[in-house]
Amino acid sequence: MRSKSLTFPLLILSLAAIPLAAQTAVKSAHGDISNAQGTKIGTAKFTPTANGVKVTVNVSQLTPGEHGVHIHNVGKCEGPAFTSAGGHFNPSSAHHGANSLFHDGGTSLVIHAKADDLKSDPSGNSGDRIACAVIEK
Ligand SMILES: [Cu+2]
Repeated sequence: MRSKSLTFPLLILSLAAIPLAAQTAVKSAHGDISNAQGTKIGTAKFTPTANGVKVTVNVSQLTPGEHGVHIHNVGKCEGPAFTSAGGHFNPSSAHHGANSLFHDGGTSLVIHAKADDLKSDPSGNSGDRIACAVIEK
């Protein structure tokens, strides 16, 4: 399930929707977004709402255009490729009630070089990982 919930002047973000059940586990969360060189270029904020979790991303120094943004399954942002962030966060396939941004190993928010095509699941074909934030309480 995806929702295209955020629009910015330079960005159209698509996020794997975080199910309602995550609400109880997530009070609020945040992360500093770093680019491949390790420079901080923005912040991400997660706020619970009645319909799920609202994600606010403030980021600069990206190339103009659309970028895919996902929650990835590991809370580790090691540049320049950010493969450390693992695959996409997919709570419905998680075991042990790990239906939380703060499951073992944590999660991260990853910004990709290209727009998510909103078709190819789960990759979205959005290209290289260009920025990353470890999600923290
Ligand atoms: Cu991704």
